[in-house]
Amino acid sequence: MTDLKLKVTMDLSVVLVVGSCFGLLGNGVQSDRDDEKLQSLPQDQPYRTGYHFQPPKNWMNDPNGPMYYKGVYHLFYQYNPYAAVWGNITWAHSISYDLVNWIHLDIALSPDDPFDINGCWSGSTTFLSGGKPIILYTGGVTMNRQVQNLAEPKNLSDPMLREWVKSSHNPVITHVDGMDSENFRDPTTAWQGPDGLRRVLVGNEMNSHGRALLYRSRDFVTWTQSKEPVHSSTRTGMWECPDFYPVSIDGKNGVDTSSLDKFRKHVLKASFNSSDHYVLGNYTAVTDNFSVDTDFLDNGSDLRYDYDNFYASKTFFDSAKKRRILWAWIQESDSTTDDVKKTGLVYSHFPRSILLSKTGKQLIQWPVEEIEKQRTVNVRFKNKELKGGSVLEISGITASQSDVEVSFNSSNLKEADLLDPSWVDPQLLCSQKTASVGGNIGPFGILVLASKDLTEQTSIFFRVFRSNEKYVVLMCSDQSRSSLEEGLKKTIYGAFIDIDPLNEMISLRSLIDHSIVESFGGEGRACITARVYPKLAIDNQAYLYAFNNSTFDVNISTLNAWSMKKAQIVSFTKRRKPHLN
Ligand code: DQQ
Repeated sequence: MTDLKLKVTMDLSVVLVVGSCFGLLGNGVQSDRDDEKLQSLPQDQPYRTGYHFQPPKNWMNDPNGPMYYKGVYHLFYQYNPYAAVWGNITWAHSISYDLVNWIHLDIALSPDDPFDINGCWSGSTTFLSGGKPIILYTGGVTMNRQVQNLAEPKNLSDPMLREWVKSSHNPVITHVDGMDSENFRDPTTAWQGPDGLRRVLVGNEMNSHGRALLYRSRDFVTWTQSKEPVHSSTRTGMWECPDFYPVSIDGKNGVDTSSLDKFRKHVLKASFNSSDHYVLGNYTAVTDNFSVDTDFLDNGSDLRYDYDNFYASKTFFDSAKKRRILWAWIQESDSTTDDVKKTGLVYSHFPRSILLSKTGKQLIQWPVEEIEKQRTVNVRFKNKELKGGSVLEISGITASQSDVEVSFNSSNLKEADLLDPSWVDPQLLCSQKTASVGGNIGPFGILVLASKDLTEQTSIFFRVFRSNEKYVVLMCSDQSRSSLEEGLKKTIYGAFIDIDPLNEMISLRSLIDHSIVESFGGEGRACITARVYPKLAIDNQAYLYAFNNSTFDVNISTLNAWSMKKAQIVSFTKRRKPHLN
């Protein structure tokens, strides 16, 4: 173990030991400062997650500036230290060794200067030559305008980077005449072109349409705007939190943001319409030209990271494991008043590694491998026939906090229903053909966070259709029966998924964590995250089932399910006593 690693490990152990001494194991949240209203959380909160990242208390939104520095993963995020609603936005800071267990540190950036007085909004980190990390973030200023600012670590030899100092040059990027300065935010990680200049994108709106402005700089302080945005679209509104990065065509490893490798494509992601949409294309570094393969919201192509609750994401290149990791924000899906009553907390997705698919037409995502060390009790079986109209309980694990992998196949594919050519909207199709609407091959899948009597259930399922001698697979996440509570958002989501059921299994993995269900269809080709609040199916009253509501039988080729350990999330701040959350 290197000295550095030893030092950080020791720091972590100190925190854990001190945390235990304070008797704060379990779900205890210590209310130890004079925060305003809404800060204290019910201790018996059934919706609090076990292994997803969560802030100490109060409100969080976008993940910001994730990075790997000197053996430590850093995550910053939009955070309100005073209340469980958006406001007073700071950059909170947490670190981890393994992307599972976390230590909350002191807030890195607070809105206390004229150039960020209305909030330290989203942004990114970049490594400058010599490996020094630097933050470029949006400052909310007076008159609802936004500017871009820099901050640097105070002590580079501290792998925790506990203190950050804002630049005396701030603001370093401001709007020019004619630009919408109220929608001018969320700078990307910078990349370096062959001319040595750094480039960043900033989200902006022009005539109510989204665009990504390009800026170049030699010293990271003086920035010049390029005449043309790197991309824009008249089909969308404002682009929040753009992200721009290369992906390798061989699909095995992630690549650094500045990579100019020949065998790459570029991804441009923009957050709009409550979703994270992306396009793939070819970026020429010499001219800064980006030509897209298919555009945002093109007919027949609506590429999204996730088809439900997933917003304002950000990726980073993990140089330790040569992978690109994706973080995003999971919102509550209820009214603000109820959100506050329920948890006063929002969460981040479990980090996903992200790669280009073999077809080169889409990205694939998969929970980072570190999650597997949270697995405990295992239930597994192979080759079990699921008769049409049957439900099978998967018992033996903690269904409310689990990781489930299952794959299906059917020997009756030729019986699949015909796909009507007018069925082009997968979400609409899932809403019309819910889990209770039988078809020939599908719906089949799993029922999660279900009550024993099945009155509550969140179903994640597939249907197979025939279309022009080919098969089309639909993946749905049906929350319409997820809770007996009235008035919750119980939308049904769906996506067509690029699986050929003649030649491969129809596979599903779901991370189930009390009120979050992250589902990955076809080994990560389509992802859907549900946020649900069951009344009955909580803790040990939550059950897991496989089901087949088709006319024809399907076969469970393999099923592997695990109970999951709780992640350790502790606070280690100057102002507060260390404690486990
Ligand atoms: N959240 C930030 C903005 C960003 C938005 C403010 C996206 O910078 O555009 O908290 O959720």
